[in-house]
Amino acid sequence: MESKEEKIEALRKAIDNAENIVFFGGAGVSTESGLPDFRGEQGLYRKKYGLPPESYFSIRLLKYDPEEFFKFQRKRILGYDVKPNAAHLKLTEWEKQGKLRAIITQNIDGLHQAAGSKNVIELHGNTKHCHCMRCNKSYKISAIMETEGVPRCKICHGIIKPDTVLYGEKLDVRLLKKATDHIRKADMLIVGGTSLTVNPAVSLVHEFRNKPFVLINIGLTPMDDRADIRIYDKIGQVFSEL
Ligand code: CNA
Repeated sequence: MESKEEKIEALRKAIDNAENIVFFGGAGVSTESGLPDFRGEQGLYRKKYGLPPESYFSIRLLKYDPEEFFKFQRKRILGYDVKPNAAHLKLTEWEKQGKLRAIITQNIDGLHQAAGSKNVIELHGNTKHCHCMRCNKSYKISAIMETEGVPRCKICHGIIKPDTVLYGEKLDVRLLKKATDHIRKADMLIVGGTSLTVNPAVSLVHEFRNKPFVLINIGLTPMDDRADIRIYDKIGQVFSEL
């Protein structure tokens, strides 16, 4: 079995040789910035909040108990103040060098853009903005954070919802297509900080038929067998060694 140093060296070489890297990531990319993930050791799914964890991120809760939905969003999901970590910054560096073509993320925290990355495909939306569910008017997230109870549109009194994709909602097909195109053309796919369990986002990874497929994650994932280089460690830590 290869040592960690040997794997990092193999990764370094692969990155040097690549010209069209695509990164596919998840909540684990931001844990080193201080944001909890869902399914990791310290993840939100390990906490007891009353309802089953997925309910708090569902369109169902927003529809049937909006008070509870917004209470949870304000306390646990929105309005954090964190900074990009070494993983976000390294990806930005590769993009500036012309090596990395796209970041496809399941994250909703906007940290890739905060690090300066440009081509970021946010499959599950983001927590920076929100919109009226009735007339679609856009608002800043302060429309939720600086109000109480169920936030309402100034124009039509519809409910204002964060621009995140909740369980039970469909992903934007244009974004899925864009992400698929990038992955099919890539000459290297780096997957990191994701449990690879949430579809249809994860099905995108199957579109990569090239080599090398790199996986950097603390825990095991359902696609470990497919990876040409597998590193079980913190992604910010690994990237800072490159
Ligand atoms: P997940 O299911 O919580 O999995 C995270 C994975 O990352 C786990 O396998 C962890 O072991 C691993 N992990 C945690 N920290 C690190 C680290 N430092 N380095 C490497 N691996 C690490 O999250 P997924 O992204 O797979 O699931 C998709 C959900 C999570 C999306 O719908 C997101 O919106 C949602 N989410 C996003 C954020 C965010 O935007 N920061 C936070 C929490 C959840």
